[in-house]
Amino acid sequence: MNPITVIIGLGKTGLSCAQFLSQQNCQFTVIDSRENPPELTQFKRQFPKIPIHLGLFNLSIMSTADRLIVSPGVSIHDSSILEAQRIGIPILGDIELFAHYAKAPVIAITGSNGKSTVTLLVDAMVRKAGKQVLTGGNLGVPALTLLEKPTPDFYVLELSSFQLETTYTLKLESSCILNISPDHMDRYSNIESYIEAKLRIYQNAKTIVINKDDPYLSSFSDSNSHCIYFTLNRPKTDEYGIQEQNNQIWLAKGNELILLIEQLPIKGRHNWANALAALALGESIGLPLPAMANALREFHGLPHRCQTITCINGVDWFNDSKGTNVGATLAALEGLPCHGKIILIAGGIGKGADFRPLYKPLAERAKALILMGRDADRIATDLAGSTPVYQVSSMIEAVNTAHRLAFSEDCVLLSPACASFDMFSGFEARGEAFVQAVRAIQP
Ligand code: UMA
Ligand code: ADP
Repeated sequence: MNPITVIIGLGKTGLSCAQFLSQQNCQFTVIDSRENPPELTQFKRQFPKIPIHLGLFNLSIMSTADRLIVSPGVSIHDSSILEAQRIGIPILGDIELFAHYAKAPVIAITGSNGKSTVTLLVDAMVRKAGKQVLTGGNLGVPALTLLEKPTPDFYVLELSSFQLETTYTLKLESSCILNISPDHMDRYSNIESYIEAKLRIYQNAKTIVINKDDPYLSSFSDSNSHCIYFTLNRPKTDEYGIQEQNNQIWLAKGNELILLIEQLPIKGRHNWANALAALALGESIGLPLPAMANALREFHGLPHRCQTITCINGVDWFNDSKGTNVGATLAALEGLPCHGKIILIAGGIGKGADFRPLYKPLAERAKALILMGRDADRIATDLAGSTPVYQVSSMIEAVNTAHRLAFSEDCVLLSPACASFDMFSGFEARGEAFVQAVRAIQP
């Protein structure tokens, strides 16, 4: 008999689970701690007869389940979920369900930053090699929706630490942890438990791609998997890395030169690392180097990631709204091509982060720090003395303040190091508000 499933969470993931289970003729019900979860209307339209329990996690409903499918936004350490687990109810996530049904090799990518960029790079490389690919996961396309389409040659999944926590049997063709820097410290008790969740992507993988430069990851090895390393230094044979020849910088495999850095449209050293990781993942599934190099040449990056918006009176404006943790903002501050000084616009929901790693690059490269959002005071305290701080209450005020402070050759960078939900519906809305405010400036 089919198990009775209780789906926890009615966001994108919850809705995709409901749609998938209904296609499989499984019995299910839904719980969400919110009174008005985002996919409620859509769910009621599609499943008018299925009961929904809103407003709290009701243990008596959960205890009727044969299994719980928990959305990534819900902590599996929530007391009622822990209690359900204690009485023997299996807890899984949408990626585990995907693993039970997927029929093509899967490549998976996690990391604190660069996941979406590398996921889409690998997707582009597979296409360039003339193969069929379906891509999704944390990127925004729930993995289960990929199973509605004909089976491709490969699936490429971006996986978050939250999704990995509830995934047990996914067998991967290859996987990569791009990098580790503290994120989601409001969900994890310490960095070790965050890393532990990320490391789950290396279990059951035929090939694992390892960042040799990352202090948390470089020493990782697994005798059950084939390991491919990448580094921003000179690579050993069989490693991906950077070679310098005649004052030119190349992406390389060992001594084999693959692509001149000038030909890589995505800028900044962090994007060199992303390109190298994608090459290593491509190799692991047998993609030819020329096809991969072509994909790199044509990939112009995603909006809201160190994206150049405009130049006004010699001042360059950059939208890095997807910089939602300290590691991403650090990469932007260090990698931004700027001849003058940087004016950084930051702030929002700090997710329990320590902002002090930004002190040094701000002291060295910034003219001002403009802060807004819920955790502005905390950030101002962590970074006091690094550069002059201005606190504002809207994106328009932030942009106008930056415009007043910036002179020719300076850069204005929106890279908040925070989540956006205190003021915006998401990082896209925050980035669009920034772009609109910049466009409204009269040169
Ligand atoms: N929530 C409740 N009560 C509930 C259920 C959810 O309060 O009962 C809250 C959560 O705390 C969270 C929000 O609702 O703040 C959304 O949670 P969700 O699990 O319903 O989210 P989905 O809409 O299903 O979207 C999720 C991922 N979101 C999260 O992991 C928070 C999306 O990643 C992902 O694109 C989508 O599944 C499809 O796979 C977004 C994200 O922010 C982009 N991810 C984090 C990140 O990248 O840093 C991990
Ligand atoms: P993710 O999906 O992990 O959030 P994205 O590719 O969407 O990653 O990029 C998110 C943010 O991280 C952007 O601000 C981007 O500039 C920055 N970023 C991208 N790649 C890296 C990297 N390898 N190291 C540090 N920061 C990065």
